[in-house]
Amino acid sequence: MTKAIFMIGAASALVLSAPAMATELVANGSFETGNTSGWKVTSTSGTAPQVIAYGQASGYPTGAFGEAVPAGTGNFGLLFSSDTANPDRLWQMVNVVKDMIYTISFDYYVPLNGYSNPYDATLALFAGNTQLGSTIQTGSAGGAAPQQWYTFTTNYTATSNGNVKLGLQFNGLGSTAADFVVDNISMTQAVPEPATWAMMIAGFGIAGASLRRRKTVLSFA
Ligand SMILES: [Ca+2]
Ligand SMILES: [Ca+2]
Repeated sequence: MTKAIFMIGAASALVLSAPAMATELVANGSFETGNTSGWKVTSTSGTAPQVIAYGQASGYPTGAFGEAVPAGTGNFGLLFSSDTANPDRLWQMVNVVKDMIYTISFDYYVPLNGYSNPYDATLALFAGNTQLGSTIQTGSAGGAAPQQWYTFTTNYTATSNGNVKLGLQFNGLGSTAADFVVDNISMTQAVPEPATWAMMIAGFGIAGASLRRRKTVLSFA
């Protein structure tokens, strides 16, 4: 009994010492600086991704070609709009620890005006040269529908210590192609949810109880 109480106490102490919020590793993932500060842009299309203002009927590069995009978060997001098959990349270096698991997520939106173009566009998430999760595609074949926000979330296990290049790659699949707006790019170390902690505490209790039962049996033998 004493042992079980001690284990529950120890687990509770871990819960109390766990940080309330995971540290954000991405700089300016919400683009609320109004520009791409913190990011590198590698554009081979001739139409580089631009930070646009939400809710504005202004043209590129201030807005989305006259279409008022509703906010993902805040006042600004990033618009990929190239109309060639040459990729555009947005990336920054993030510092990771080998074997640690990270949760990476971002929000994306397909404006209606670019959606009316004859070709689809794709968006893919990379850590280093490794693609994480599935490629996102616009269009009717099960792809992202226009004028709604979606959230993409995936986990990433770091393969080495130090900096890794975290980035999004946009491809227009022809001339002219659909567009993507992205916002809230985030990478945090995955921490157990409160429910997981509760299960771990219960697990400690069960382990303690079975230990006691075994000991009891042994003392009778
Ligand atoms: Ca934003
Ligand atoms: Ca386009």
